[in-house]
Parts: sequence; C-alpha cells; structure tokens
Amino acid sequence: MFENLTGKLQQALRKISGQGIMSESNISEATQEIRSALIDADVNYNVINEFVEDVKREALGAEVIQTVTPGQQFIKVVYDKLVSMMGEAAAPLELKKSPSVIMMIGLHGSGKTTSSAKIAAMLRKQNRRPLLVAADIYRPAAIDQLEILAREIEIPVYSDRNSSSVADIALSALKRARELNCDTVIVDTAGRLQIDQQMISELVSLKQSVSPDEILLVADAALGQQAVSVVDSFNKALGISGMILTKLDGDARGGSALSMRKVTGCPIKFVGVGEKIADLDVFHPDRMASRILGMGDIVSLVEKAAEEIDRKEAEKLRDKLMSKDFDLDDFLTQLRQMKKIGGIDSILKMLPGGAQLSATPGFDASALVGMEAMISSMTPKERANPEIIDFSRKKRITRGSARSIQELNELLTQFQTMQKILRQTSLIKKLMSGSLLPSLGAGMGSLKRGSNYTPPKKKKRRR
Ligand SMILES: Nc1nc2c(ncn2[C@@H]2O[C@H](COP(=O)(O)OP(=O)(O)O)[C@@H](O)[C@H]2O)c(=O)[nH]1
Ligand SMILES: [Mg+2]
Repeated sequence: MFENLTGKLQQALRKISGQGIMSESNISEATQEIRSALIDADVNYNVINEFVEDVKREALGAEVIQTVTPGQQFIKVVYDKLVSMMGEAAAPLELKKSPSVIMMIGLHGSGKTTSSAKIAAMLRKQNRRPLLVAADIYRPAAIDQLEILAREIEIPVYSDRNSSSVADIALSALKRARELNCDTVIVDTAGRLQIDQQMISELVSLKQSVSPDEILLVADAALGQQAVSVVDSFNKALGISGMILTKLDGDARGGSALSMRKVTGCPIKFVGVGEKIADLDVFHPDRMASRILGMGDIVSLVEKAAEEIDRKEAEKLRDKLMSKDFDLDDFLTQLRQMKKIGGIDSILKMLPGGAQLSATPGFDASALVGMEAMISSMTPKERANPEIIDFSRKKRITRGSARSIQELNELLTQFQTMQKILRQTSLIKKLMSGSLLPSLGAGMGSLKRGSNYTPPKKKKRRR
C-alpha cells in the first residue's frame, strides 16, 4: 500500500536531501512536488494546504544542525508534520465500565464483523475477556459469519435469531456477559450501502440502551475522500469515539489514513491490514509516517543530531551554573536557554542530584517565568550587582514586571542563596546529599504562590 505516495515523496525529498543550503526557492520546489504527491494520494485539499504551509514555515525557520545536511533536516520537518497530521500519538481504547461496551458501526462491507473478531482476539491477548454480540439481525448470514469467526478464535458469542430489537439483544448480551464473567462486550451492528435514517435510529437506540464506552466507526480506506462524509454523518448522529480504517493492505492510495484525523477530528485507533484475525494494527502516527516516507534512517539521524546539540547546551549551562562569576544576567540567559532546550527538567537531569530537585514537592518550573520578567526589568548594573537594588529600584523593577515587592525579595534572597552555594566548591557534594535541593524547591514554590518566603529549615542529610 501507499507505494505510489512513498515513491513520489521520496523522489521529491531525494532531490533536496543532498543540498547544502535551504533557500526559499528549493523549499518551494520540494513542497510543490510534495503537494502533488499528496493530491494524487487523495489527501483532503485543505489538509494539504495547511501541511505545505507548516512545512515551509518550519523549514525556513529551523536552526541549522551542523552535523546533518539542511536537506536531511527538511525531511525531518516533513516527517514531523506528517506525524502531527495523523494525530501525534496512538489513541488507545478507553474501556472504563464493567463490562465495557464497544459498538462497531459503519457501512455494509466496510469490515465491521471482521474487525469485531479481530479486536476481540487482540483484547484477549491483553488479558481481557470479550464477548461478541451479533446485532446485525437483517441477514442471518451475518450472524453465521460472526459465529464462525468467534468459534475460530474461541471467544463466546451472543446471538438471538428471534429478536427484532437490537437494543434488547444488546441488553441481554450484557446480562450474559456478567454471567460468563466477560469484561468487554463487542457489538457488531448492521450496515447498509449508504447511510439512511432507519439505520441511524436503530444505532441511536442501541447506544441509548447500553451507553458504549467506545463507538468505533469502521471505514474502508479505499473510499478515500468519500469516507469523510460518511464519518461526518455517523459522527453527527452518534458521536463516534474513534475509527478503524480497513483494507489498508489493498490498493488504497493513503489519503484517508493521512487526512481523516485532521478533517474529522476523530482519532484512527486501528487499521485493518488483511483478512486474517491477526491483521489488525494499533494506529501509530509516527510509525505510519516512517512507513509512508520510507526514510526512517534519515529521520533518526536528524533526531540524534538534535539531541546531541541539546546535550551540549545543557553541559555548557551546567558549567556556567557552577562557575564563580555567576550573576543575575547569566541567570536570565540561562532561564531563556532552559526554555529553549526543553525546560529546566532537561538540565536538572544532568546536574548531580537534579532529578531529586525536580521531584521535590513544591518545586514548580513555571515560577521561572516570573523570575524572567523581574530580571528583564533590571538594568545591566543591577543584574551584575544585585546588592545595589534598594527600595526605589525595587519599586521600579516591580512596576516594570508587574510583580510584587515580596516576589522580588524572594527572587533576590533565592539568588543570593543560590550564588553562595554555587560558589562553594562543595556544591556537588551538597547536590548529591540533597541538602541544597529542598531550599531551591521551597523557594521556587513560594515564589509562584506569592506567599511568604520562609527560609528552608536545616534538613537532615539524606543517605
Ligand atoms: N484485505 C482486507 N480485507 C478485509 C479487511 N477487513 C475486512 N475485510 C474483508 O472485507 C469483507 C467485508 O468484511 P465484513 O467484516 O463482512 O464487513 P461488514 O459488512 O462491515 O461486517 C470481507 O471479505 C472481509 O474479509 C482488511 O483489513 N483487509
Ligand atoms: Mg457484518
């Protein structure tokens, strides 16, 4: 599947991957080719436009990583945007009630019955006890089909060939589930060739009778853009919780897998990749993007290079923190740096004992924002010599940063403490012993809350 799309994307990207400079014109050229590849794959037009704009903007604004080519970096941008187009992360089933109910809906032939059995088999592997329910009462053959599949995978099935009420069947099935000690009920419903009112009202009454944990819409990937309107109508009438795209092993062009999430706002939870029971995959946007691009090696190369830069920045920052002439100006630069390279947490992890600090109750990294505002309102002289900050300077600084005198006092006290401790050569020992950590933690927490800052009590040394 997707061979065509993959081929075209690779062609577009290969041209750019070796290029040493990323200019507006070669980015434009590459995105133009990507655009036409996506159009051919039947991706929704608006989604394509948004995607192309995002890629362009990000590619032009991206900071250059020395160890990879700009072209490779561009591929990573395309990959990232593909992942976010498909929903970032996998969306697991949310089964909360006991027994939980999953309702399978969709057009005739989309793969509801097959997918019901596939999900049952998958859930059993996760140590759940599923019960399949035959609620497609219009075709006896449909009930047979589910029973045969259920027998094959040795999962109990509930059916009632004499009932004409799907809601009743589902309620009786719930009872049966409790008797059999089953924890998940999967209701396979009837579909039609197109959406009609009778089918919808039947599904609505079914929904009302058993209030399902999940309503999964099963759609054939080959439907492409047409599937979007199907999803929309079902969603309006019933509120679906997720989608299963089936027949991705077939000649689907990929457009629905790529754009369904963006267009409908509904996550794709699983994909069907064959007729067999095992042919059901959890939908992982990142893996799918890798597969579609077929350039996973380049993507991980760029990821590694970017991580390396973060590591070096964090090391530089750590050295600075430990150097002797650390003043408020440095503090400000470091605060900004911290934000850029993924927050204080990433630096703390590298400091001896830092992991302990970020786990300290009351420690709140968001207090850094307030600190930044106050230091920004200081003059360079004040930053270099905080001791000259008298009352009138304090009034000016707090006005400029919209903070209280008390907050500023806390910052200064805290900075002094920090500076003093940082100047001591026994810093590492202190960090390791944890005695510095509670003081920083308490200080930052109280700054955030704006309460009185109480100097940290002497803590017993941890072992
Ligand atoms: N190749 C392939 N065939 C599938 C997939 N899912 C379902 N099918 C086939 O599609 C046909 C219709 O499936 P069925 O479950 O009966 O659809 P329903 O009418 O929605 O219940 C059957 O022949 C299935 O074997 C899939 O992911 N890949
Ligand atoms: Mg069926």
